[in-house]
Amino acid sequence: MTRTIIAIAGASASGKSLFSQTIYSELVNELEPGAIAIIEEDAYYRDQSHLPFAHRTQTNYDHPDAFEHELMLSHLNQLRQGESVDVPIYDYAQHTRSDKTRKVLPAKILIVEGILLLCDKKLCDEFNIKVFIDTPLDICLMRRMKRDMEERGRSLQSVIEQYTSTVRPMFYQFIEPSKHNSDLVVTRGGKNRVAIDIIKSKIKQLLQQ
Ligand code: UZR
Ligand code: MG
Repeated sequence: MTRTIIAIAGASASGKSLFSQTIYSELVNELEPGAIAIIEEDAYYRDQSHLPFAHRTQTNYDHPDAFEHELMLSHLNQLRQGESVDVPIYDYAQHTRSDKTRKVLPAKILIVEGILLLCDKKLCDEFNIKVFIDTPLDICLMRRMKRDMEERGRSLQSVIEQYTSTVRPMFYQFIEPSKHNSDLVVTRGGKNRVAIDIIKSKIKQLLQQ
C-alpha cells in the first residue's frame, strides 16, 4: 500500500497546529477509519526527567538537538510498514515527557507538524509533501504570548526571555532557511482557507488512487 506523509513546518505559533488540526478534523469523520492520522514533532522533545527542573528550563527547545528525531524517524518507518507506534506525550509545564503515550495506527495519509521538521535531511527524505507556514514573526510572537501564558503556564517575562534568547535566533538560523526545502509555502497560517481546501482535495485524490 502506498502511504503519504505530509509535513507541515514553520515558526513557533505560526499556525502549524491549527492548520494541520483543521485538515485532520474536517477529514477524519468523512473518511473511512484508519485513512488519516496526525503526529506532532513536539511529542519527540527529549525526555529530561533525569535533569533537575531548574536545568530543564535552560534547554534550547528551538534547536534541532532538543528533539529525538531518530525516534520520530523510526516511528515513521514503522508506520510506513503498517505497524502501529506509541508516540510520547510531552508535558510543557514540566519540560519533559509524561509517562503516557498515544497509540497511532498506520494510516494511508499521515500528517506531521513541527517547527524543525524541514531542517532534518533524513526526515525530509521521508516526507512526500512538504508545506511551510509563513507567518510574520511579530504575529507569531503575539500568538505565542497568549498561548504560552494561557495554555503552557508561563509568565510574560519568561515568554519574552525565551523569545529573545532562543525562539528568534533559532528561527533565523534553522527554521527560516528550511522554507527552501518545502514544496509549498502557505501565508498567514491556520486560517488560510484556500490552502486548507487545496491540501484536503489533494488528500482525497491520493485516497482514491
Ligand atoms: P510549537 N517549548 C518550551 O517552551 N518548553 C519545552 O519544554 C518544550 C518546548 C517551546 C519551544 C518552542 N521553546 O519554541 C515551542 N522555547 O515550544 C515549539 N523557547 O512548540 O511549535 O507548538 O510552537
Ligand atoms: Mg503547535
